[in-house]
Amino acid sequence: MKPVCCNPLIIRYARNKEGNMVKLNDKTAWWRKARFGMFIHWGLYAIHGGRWKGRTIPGPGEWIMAKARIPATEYEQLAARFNPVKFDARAWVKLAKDAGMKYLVITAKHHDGFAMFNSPSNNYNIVAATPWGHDPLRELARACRAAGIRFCFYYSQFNDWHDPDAHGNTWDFPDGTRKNFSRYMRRKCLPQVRELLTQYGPVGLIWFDTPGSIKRGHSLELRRLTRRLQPDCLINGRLGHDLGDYDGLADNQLPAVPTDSRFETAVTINDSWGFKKDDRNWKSAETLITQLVECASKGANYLLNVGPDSTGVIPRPNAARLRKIGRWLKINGEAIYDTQPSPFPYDFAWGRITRRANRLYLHFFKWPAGGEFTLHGLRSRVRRARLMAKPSTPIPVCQQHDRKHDEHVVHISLPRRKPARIIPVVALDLEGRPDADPLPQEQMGGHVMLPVNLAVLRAPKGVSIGPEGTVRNWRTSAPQLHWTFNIRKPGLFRVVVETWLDRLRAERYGTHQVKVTVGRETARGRAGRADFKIRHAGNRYQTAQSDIGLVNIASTGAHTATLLVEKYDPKDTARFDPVGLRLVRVKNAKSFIKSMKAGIG
Ligand code: FHN
Repeated sequence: MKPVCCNPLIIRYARNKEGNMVKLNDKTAWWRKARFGMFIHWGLYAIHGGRWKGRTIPGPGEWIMAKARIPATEYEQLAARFNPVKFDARAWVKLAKDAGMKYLVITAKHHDGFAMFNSPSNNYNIVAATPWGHDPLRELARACRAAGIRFCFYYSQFNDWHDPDAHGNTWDFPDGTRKNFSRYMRRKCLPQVRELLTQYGPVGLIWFDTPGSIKRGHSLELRRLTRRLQPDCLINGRLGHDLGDYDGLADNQLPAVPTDSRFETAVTINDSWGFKKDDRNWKSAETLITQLVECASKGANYLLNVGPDSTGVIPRPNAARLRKIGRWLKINGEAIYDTQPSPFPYDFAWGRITRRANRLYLHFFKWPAGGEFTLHGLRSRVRRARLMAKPSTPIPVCQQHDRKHDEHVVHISLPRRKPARIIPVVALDLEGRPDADPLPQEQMGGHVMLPVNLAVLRAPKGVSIGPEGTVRNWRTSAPQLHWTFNIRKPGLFRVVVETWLDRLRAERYGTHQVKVTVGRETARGRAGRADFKIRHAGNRYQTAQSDIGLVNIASTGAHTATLLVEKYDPKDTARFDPVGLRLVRVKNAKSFIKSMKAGIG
């Protein structure tokens, strides 16, 4: 790669093989290519597995000390019982490898304050305080190196329920005025981070967690120490104060809009990070693959968690799902690793798109009826199409351009029957770089997807569209969203308003009276919490879909839709949080209208 422009004072840039400008020596390059990593939450809490004195404690397994308010002196005694004799670093790393994961992040110290590594600076650690006496991180570092997987640490820098000067333990150390966070930094946090960065060879990244109200100076100290000891070690955004090398979404939050490829989301397979005996709410392998694809299509990394038990074994339901993901990636990995977000700035009802250089990958969540597929708005020429699972069988493609409406369409004749049980992928080779019409098009099945990030927002000061693709601070009926989109022919469309909801705070959201106008047509209805159905409990942010009625669009081509709240639900203490609008063509509109009239009559 040759530098094509450089600023002697700051950073040098070059064009990569896809023609994009990239920073030279960009430390995040390996991580952005990786797309998929293993998260491991392992600690003393695995002994309880979410049960305390015969009761299942609500919340994730690793939070048992806080949720059951276990005194630090009592919790400490778990160390004498921690003897994971079945721990096999190579088996864990092999599982990560079989799953197709490229990096591994393990909890070196979680909020309970117990170090899962040899920590000469603090005796409350796995080598000094357990009968087992091993340093599992040393063994994992070695196994990762041998397998070509980047070894990384998680470290809870702010919460430490064992240290009287750190944050979080209000049951043993209730008097906040006696806490001195700098003392904890000097006594425990900085020495331990130093140990992690000097005892295990090259570290891919350090994953700090829950910055809370940490002061900028403390985050800076951690950043400087990391940079000094391992200049190439990445730092995640939860270090605090925007000092990380990349950003993370909230736990179990999937990206709603394309990101700049420096995002990661951490996800649980059930609802707990640490081992929890009674949590059997496992996501299926297909759901997990769908999430991986969702992340890749938006340029984000997917960090999938496992919670080993106290004997050192990764539970079978975790392992089985990981192996299935690995089998899918063996065939389709090219469509995930080292890819960029979809060139289309909106989602499709049938699936998602990733891209690499001049190739697009179509990931089918739903197989098109009879195998007949169309993609609207792709302006580049398609040279060939093939199924990733059967690369030698060419697939017929035909392309048209309607000059009058400047409408581009690709027809692909796929096999009639879905060729794989889980998410088949079709690769399209293009002539040149992908060029997609940025204006949302009516796609196959009559779907027009209008995400919030493509809208023009008219709103009082303080209301804005966030990078995660939702509207921030929409708390009155003043704001409006306007979208421009294309439809293929006149017709009747259902109007669906999609709102985001934080499942853990669902009760705070309201159901609002909303109005959508397209030309002179109006649809009115209620949108929000009333339509919220949990799709998977592990996903914290989910969408409610509210069908608010019909609009008749009388002409082909570009139109504008406007969304506003007519009556803001006064009970809402969160915010109205639309993620988008979806218009869906009503098939056989004439007979539909006839039957509606008959129903009303
Ligand atoms: O409180 C922790 C939780 O236990 C877990 O470690 C997750 C992983 O992202 N982080 C915190 C909550 O955001």
